[in-house]
Order: sequence, then structure tokens, then C-alpha cells
Amino acid sequence: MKATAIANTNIALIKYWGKRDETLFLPMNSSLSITLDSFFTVTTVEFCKNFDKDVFFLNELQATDKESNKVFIFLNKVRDLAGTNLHARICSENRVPTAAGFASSASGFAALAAAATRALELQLSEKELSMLARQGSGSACRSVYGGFVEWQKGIQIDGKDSFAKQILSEKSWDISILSVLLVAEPKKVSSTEGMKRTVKTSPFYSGWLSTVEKDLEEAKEAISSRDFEKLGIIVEANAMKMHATMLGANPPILYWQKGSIDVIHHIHKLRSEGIYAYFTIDAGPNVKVLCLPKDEKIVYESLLSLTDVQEVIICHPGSGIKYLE
Ligand code: 2P0
Repeated sequence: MKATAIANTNIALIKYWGKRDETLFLPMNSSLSITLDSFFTVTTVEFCKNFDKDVFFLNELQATDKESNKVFIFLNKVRDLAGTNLHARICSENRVPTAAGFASSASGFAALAAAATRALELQLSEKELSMLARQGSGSACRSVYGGFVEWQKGIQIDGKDSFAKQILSEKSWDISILSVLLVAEPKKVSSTEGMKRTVKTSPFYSGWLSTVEKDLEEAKEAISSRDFEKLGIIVEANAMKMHATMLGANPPILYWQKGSIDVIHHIHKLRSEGIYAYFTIDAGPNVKVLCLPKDEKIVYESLLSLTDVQEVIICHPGSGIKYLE
């Protein structure tokens, strides 16, 4: 009873920020992402009646109690679905620069959901798999699919209408996503904590909620008409707005560092010179830059010339979950 799955991570273009249910990972707003081709997690799950407890290895080392507990709690949800109490051995390899604040939980829980359900021979549809992965980490529900993906927030209290779906395949529109790794300390506030504090205390959060669904609709229109400039403007503004809600939290949350701001100004300068590049920033200091493949080289080289930039990794739209036999 063993299976291996690979899931790519994703970058949100319209952000998920805030939960209405912490246990079921139900979001306050819908979101939109691109699945990336270069950052992924490979996970093998084996269930066996001879195992007397669950064990979790991350990058060949036994994981910390904190990391393991999150995984075992999620595994209980899979066991409930399958009606089994078998223990498991989980081996995960993260090809995501974890310490740098890239979202490894998205690829991590998508790969875990896929490998665990396949090992137990549960026949889940992609929609059911997305709903399950969501309950490990919200953004994981989007990593089930490749290309451009929308996570519909849903309105039901049981979460049965909160899942992701592909809106455009990875082969239908190639854009470049440059992940800019900065000289930075590990973040002090987790996404989960940051969301909670923002929803509870930020006076700007109502402004986020009243405008984000419109941002999503405009982004979808831009994607469907392959209007890169229109998409870039919405994506950049949506990220800024998310960070503004956090600055209004009590105590305030600031994920940016000096290098983040340098990249923001640099992207604005590139645009003033006629190069269509746009940025987005998640719950961390690192910046992702979107541009068209024809401008990829020049944007890449110009980013590397900035003092606080350690590395730039070029990604393109990637595929959904894959299984290894
Ligand atoms: C996103 N982020 O849409 C947003 C934008 C960060 C900023 O989803 O608490 O690891 O496990 O559901 O999914 C990162 O948070 O949080 C995230 P949980 P998750 O990608």
C-alpha cells in the first residue's frame, strides 16, 4: 500500500488572505494562481499493518514535531475517508527553497494528499482531491492543477463548495515568472498567524473583502484575452493591497525587507523604460516578477545586478499532480 506523487508549488496572482474556518481551511475570499514548473515536492506514502506509529521524513531527515504533527493531523483526515487506522511512513523531498519563504506547504500538502489517497486506493476526482489538499494548507488546493487555477471560496459551512479548478492549461499561455531570492531572515509571523491577526484587527480588511472578487474577475478576463499588461497591473495592485491590510493589523505585520523595496522600485523603472514587468509578493520578503518570455533574459540580468538579490530562478507555468509508478 504505497504510492508516490509529485506536486508543483503555485504563486497567487490574486491572493488568498484570511480564513472563515480555521479547521476546514475555508477562505474569506476566492483566489487565482499559476502553478510553477520549477519548484515541487515529491512524496511517498506507505501504509502497513506492521507500523506501530506514523513517521515523517523531510528531505531525508526525521521531521520536527511541529512539522510532523501538521502532517499526521492531515493523515487522520485521509484515514477517516478510507475507514482505516493503519499507520504510515511518509518521505517527502522538497525541491523548493523552504527557508527562503517560498510556499512549500502548497506543493507539500498537494503531493501528500495525492500519494496518501492513492496508497489507500481511494478513487478521488480532482475536485475531491483539491478539497482534501485544502485541509492541509489552503493554497495546496490550487496545486492539484496545472496552469492558471482559480480557488472558489464557496459559501457552505461544510466546505463542499470550496475547491480549485483550472481556468487555462499550462500549455495555453507561456509567461515567465522570476523568483527573486533576497538576502533575508526567516519570517517571524507565519501565514496562518498573519491571516488570523489581519482578519481580527485590521480596519483595512473590509476594503480587501469588498474589492478582491472584482480583482479576480478582471484578472480572469485578462487571462482569457491573453492581455498581459492588464493582468500585470491587477496582480501588482492586489499584492500591494494584501500587504496594506497587514500593515493595518495590530500589531502590524511587515514582511518586506530592504531588498523587497529595491525590487519594487526596479520593476517600476523597467516599466518606465518600456519593459512590461510586474511584481507580486507573498507572506515573506521575496518577490516574484512576471514578464513575457521575450523579455525574460533582460529582466533576469537586471534583477541580478541589484545588491540584495542572491539568486533569480526562472519558472514557467507547470503541470498539475503526477504519480510515479
Ligand atoms: C496565497 N498565501 O494565495 C497566499 C498569499 C500567502 C500570501 O496561501 O494557513 O500556507 O496553510 O492555509 O496556504 C500562504 O498560506 O496558509 C498563502 P494556510 P498557506 O498563496
